[in-house]
Amino acid sequence: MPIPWPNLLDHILAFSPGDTGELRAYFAPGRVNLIGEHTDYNGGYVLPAALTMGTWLVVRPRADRRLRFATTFSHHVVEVDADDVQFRPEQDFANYPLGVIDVLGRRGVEAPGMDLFFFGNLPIGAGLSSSASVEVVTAFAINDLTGAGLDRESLAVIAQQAENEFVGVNCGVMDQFSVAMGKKDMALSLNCLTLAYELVPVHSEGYRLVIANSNAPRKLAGSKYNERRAECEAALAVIKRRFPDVQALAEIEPSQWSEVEALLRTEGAPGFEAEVVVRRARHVIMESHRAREAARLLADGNIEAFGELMNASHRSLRDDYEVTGEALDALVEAAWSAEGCIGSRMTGAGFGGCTVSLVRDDAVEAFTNHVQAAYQRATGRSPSFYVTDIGDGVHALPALDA
Ligand code: NG1
Ligand code: MG
Repeated sequence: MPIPWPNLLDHILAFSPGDTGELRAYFAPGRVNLIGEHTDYNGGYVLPAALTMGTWLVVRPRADRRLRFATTFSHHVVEVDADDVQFRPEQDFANYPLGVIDVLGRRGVEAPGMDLFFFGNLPIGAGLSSSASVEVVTAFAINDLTGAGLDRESLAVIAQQAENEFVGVNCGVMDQFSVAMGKKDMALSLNCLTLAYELVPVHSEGYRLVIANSNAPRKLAGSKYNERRAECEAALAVIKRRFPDVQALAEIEPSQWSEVEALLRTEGAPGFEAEVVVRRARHVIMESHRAREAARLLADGNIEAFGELMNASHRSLRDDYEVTGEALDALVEAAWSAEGCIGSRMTGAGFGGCTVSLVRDDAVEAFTNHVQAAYQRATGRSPSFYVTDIGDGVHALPALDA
């Protein structure tokens, strides 16, 4: 039984006692991005991996056109008509699956009436893609129930579209793609411009990935995220005057940097400080290069060099992109000074949320103790740790016979 809650079936049956169809179960993971941060919406490389933590969805088709949503974390049941799907703030978390239902509908895949019961073990809003996990598991389930025959890539793009257009979060495609396409013990090297990807075995025998949640609020994440996107667009507009074929900032190679830097400094981007735009562009261009390089190092088993790139990524996010903040810097500095830590960086959008560290197997316990104490001294907060395994992307589970 893959579902880790003992009384869960009772909850589900209380919510959906119907006898109109069998209960089907699905799972979508969260993801951790190993390197390549704030590159996805700039058409660059990312290197995420799917987690074994994630979102379970149990769904029962209904004879009528009602859509009913429930979760373990709220007693509130959201209920709407399948022919009247709209964003409504009071629908709360159900806006994510409703967004997917809306986008699928606009693409000609009509969802049946359903009872949908969601539960999961990802920290919410911490940079581990709880939202993409909910979106992708919904898209996968409806595709399965309707026999629509969409492939995983299309499901990822549909889920991203739901987040962009329905929920109103202007994110890149990394999260949905890794949740849909992830594979056990593999990282996903994805070019976010072309969506070309490669699964790279993580040869990390003797090492563990340790995620540390700062438990600090991500207050600025939304507003600063959009500000960074605007700064990057401003940089791209200037660059396009000299390089008209460039569609995305991350297409610029590190070897072109000095020319691009001079261009940005002399021309300036209207409404932005030249120095700021230079730093944002430098981060994106170098980070995308690091993410591509990191995939190669991982495939070669060159863990030490991989760790160095993780550290360089964090420094660039701290100094050039300015999205780390006190809590994440404190966690990473603590990790850097810990015995047995090969590399450490913030992961996700920043301003709170999580860090990811590569730690020698035999040093994990000492590592978490050290980071816990140092972080608490620096910030007065206590972190949570997840010693993670890399799991599979979205999949169906055996039907629950009730
Ligand atoms: P997180 O922090 O997991 O929400 C966000 C974006 C990603 C990507 C990263 C930065 C959302 C939902 N996702 O991730 O697309 O841009 O920041 O690399 O906003
Ligand atoms: Mg999210």
